[in-house]
Amino acid sequence: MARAPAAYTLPSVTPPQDLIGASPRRKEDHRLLTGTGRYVDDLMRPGMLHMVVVRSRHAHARIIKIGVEAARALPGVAAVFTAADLPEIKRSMPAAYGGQYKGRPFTVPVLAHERAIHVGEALAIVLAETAYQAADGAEAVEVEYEPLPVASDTEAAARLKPAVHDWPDNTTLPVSGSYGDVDKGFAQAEVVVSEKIRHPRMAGMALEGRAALAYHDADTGTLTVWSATQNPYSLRDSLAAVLELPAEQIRVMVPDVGGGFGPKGSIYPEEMLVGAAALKMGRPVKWISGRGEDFLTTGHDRDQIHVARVGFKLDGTIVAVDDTFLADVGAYPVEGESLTLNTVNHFCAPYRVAHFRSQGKSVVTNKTVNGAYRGAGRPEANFIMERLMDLGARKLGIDPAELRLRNLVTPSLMPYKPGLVYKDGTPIAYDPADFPGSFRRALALIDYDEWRKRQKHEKGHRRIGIGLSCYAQGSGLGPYEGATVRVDPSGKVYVIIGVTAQGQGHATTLAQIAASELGANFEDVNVVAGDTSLFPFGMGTGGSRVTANAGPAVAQTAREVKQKAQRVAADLLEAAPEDIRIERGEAFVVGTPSKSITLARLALAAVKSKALKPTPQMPRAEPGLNSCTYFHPATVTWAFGTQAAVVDVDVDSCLVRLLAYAVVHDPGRAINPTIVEAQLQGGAVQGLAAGLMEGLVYDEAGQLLTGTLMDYAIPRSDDVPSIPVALTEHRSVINPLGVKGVGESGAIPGAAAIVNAVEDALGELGVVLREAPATPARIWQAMQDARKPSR
Ligand code: MCN
Repeated sequence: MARAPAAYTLPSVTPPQDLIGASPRRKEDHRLLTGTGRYVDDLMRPGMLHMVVVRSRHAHARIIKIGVEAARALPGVAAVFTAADLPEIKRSMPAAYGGQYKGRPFTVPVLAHERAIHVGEALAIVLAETAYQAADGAEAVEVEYEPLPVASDTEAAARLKPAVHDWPDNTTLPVSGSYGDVDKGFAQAEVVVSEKIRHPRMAGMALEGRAALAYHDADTGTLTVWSATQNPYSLRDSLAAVLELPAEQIRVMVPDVGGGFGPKGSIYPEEMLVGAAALKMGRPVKWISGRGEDFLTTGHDRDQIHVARVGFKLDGTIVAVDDTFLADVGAYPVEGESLTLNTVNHFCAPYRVAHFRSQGKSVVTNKTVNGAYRGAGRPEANFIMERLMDLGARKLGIDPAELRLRNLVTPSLMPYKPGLVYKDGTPIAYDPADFPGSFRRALALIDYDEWRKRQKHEKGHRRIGIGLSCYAQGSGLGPYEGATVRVDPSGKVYVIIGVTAQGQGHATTLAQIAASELGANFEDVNVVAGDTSLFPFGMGTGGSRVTANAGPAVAQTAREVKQKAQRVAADLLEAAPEDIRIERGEAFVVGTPSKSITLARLALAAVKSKALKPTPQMPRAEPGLNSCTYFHPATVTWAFGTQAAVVDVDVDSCLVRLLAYAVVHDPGRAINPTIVEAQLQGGAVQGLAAGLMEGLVYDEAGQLLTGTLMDYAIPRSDDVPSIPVALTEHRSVINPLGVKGVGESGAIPGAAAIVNAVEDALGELGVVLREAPATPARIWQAMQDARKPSR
């Protein structure tokens, strides 16, 4: 494999402007913090009906009969529909955007009719005048089931029947990645660590559950669906396919959304159901998920079991890595290979590894369908590799920080090409970065040496442990995003985009980019998103992709509009366009700023200006200060970071307290450092929770035992110390803004940092934690196992 450093081709980087790298207040905060945000549940339409979904109580059962008469007779109930009553939705849900589901064939029914294959699967809907009447109606629906054998345990399901689908076994979607010669590599190894390790199953747990409202405008024929989705265009196209309507006749609108974290990027039956019901009833229909319903029906993620080994030389050099894994994807493998391929491609991410192999497959079980949760396949890879790094450090007698420093890819090897191909088909090549330098920043930020000293002196029943975890992250997947930029004659600038926010702050960061490129006032820029009728295409919010895709699209479109404004101004001011400067919303001839024209006046003039007439040089010139362009990145950007945790563990009660936590990340170039820091802190809390407390648990019958917030422990503010964040900035070469992704990054390394810290605290007791979260029960069990003579 070629490792010689080749020069990067740097794209012409947008010149730094005062707004890029600044942290103006978020435009969205005043509205959201003063309670004037508008979420789907705030929306009302005259004559609106409320929908409640009747769901399977069994993980696997034949549906013998659905009795609806009692429910139909209840006051306020307008209709009860099963699949038999809505033949149009008997069609399977189409694959989200771009064709068929991959792997072995399966269909996702909008309403299950013959068989239900997970608890919570939709069987019928009740429509009523109030949400309470609809809930009473759903209670009154009588479903007769014939329970069938349940596939609940991942490994057993992979080996045996009962079959979830009509397949020879329950596995699908094999994925793999490799380079070098793994057997040769292990033959050179002087120390090998090998473990079977499981990452827990997780829920995204957005504050706002999923929600949808549909109404049909009989005058225009448009079906409007409001949804808390992360993927409005995919939803529009799925609705069009299921309801057999032209996509142009469907308008998906996304109002404020209270968190998405990935699972809201999937397409679910409920949006199809509100659409079908609104058309059938001729009345608006709203559905709002309850918390318990959200636990059972919004995509789960992680839940991978790996058997992996790492071979080291005695000096700590990694020579080979070998990994096989199973991913429990629940009832329908709707995410295809996208998450498991991420696992393969991020396994060794920041480390130089000469010989590597990873192969995995998806296992279907009678559990909730899978979705992509913040990190999407990367946290699992990180968890396994970083656990093995710590186990290796212990076996080699090398400090875990030192072991990492000896193996991190160095700047002289950049652009490092590990020898793998990303899921967009492009060979992976890392962006400029200084992994060891950034890692050392994290050691300093957590005060690593000081904690190591304290650890030596504290040998009582509370033991201190330090955990480290490094990641490299492919982020900003294409294929494209676009933007329209329009200067209004009022002087306001509208940036219309095809991606929506769930809390990330796009209204602020994209406005910073537009204002900076155009020379407009930041206060005058309005980012408009979440309406498929205003912008034609978008690929959804996910994969930390908006800044790296929509960001450059906004920049280049704003630049085009600026050039048009310069031509109009040049005509009015009798100067050459190249002599026109535009700053803070005013255009003037260089050297005479006193004689200026506002962008507002230019916008009005531009509608009729002869300066914008087509010329042989510009045959496609269009009127107005308006333009639309798309940005297509060649491939993903590669971000890097480290998280460090300090815990103390009570060896009597096995309780873990998180004492300190630190985050270092390289976002390429931070558009808004405050937002970037907050994104990293939020992500870090979700990631560390997987190490400390969160995990979905099913019983043998496929019933979710952790289906309420009393059982599924998400961190509270008093569980988490304040988290300092440091940024290192090495610009990406993939886009002209030089930005790399941030949104998911914080969530990738936390589980490993925590479990490494817990194990480090108990290292002298020989404790090995093979599963997260590190609950007291699990720690106690690991301590018992460590006392046994050998395992
Ligand atoms: N940013 C920046 N400079 C950079 C990179 C990012 O200023 N170099 C800013 C962005 O402009 C944006 C935010 O940081 O405001 C995140 O940007 P990016 O990394 O591009 O991620 P996306 O905007 O594509 O958001 C998606 C990502 C994902 S995949 C999940 S999951 C996630 C996340 O963002 N879900 C979130 N962050 C979330 N934050 C909130 N509050 N709620 C969610 O549901």
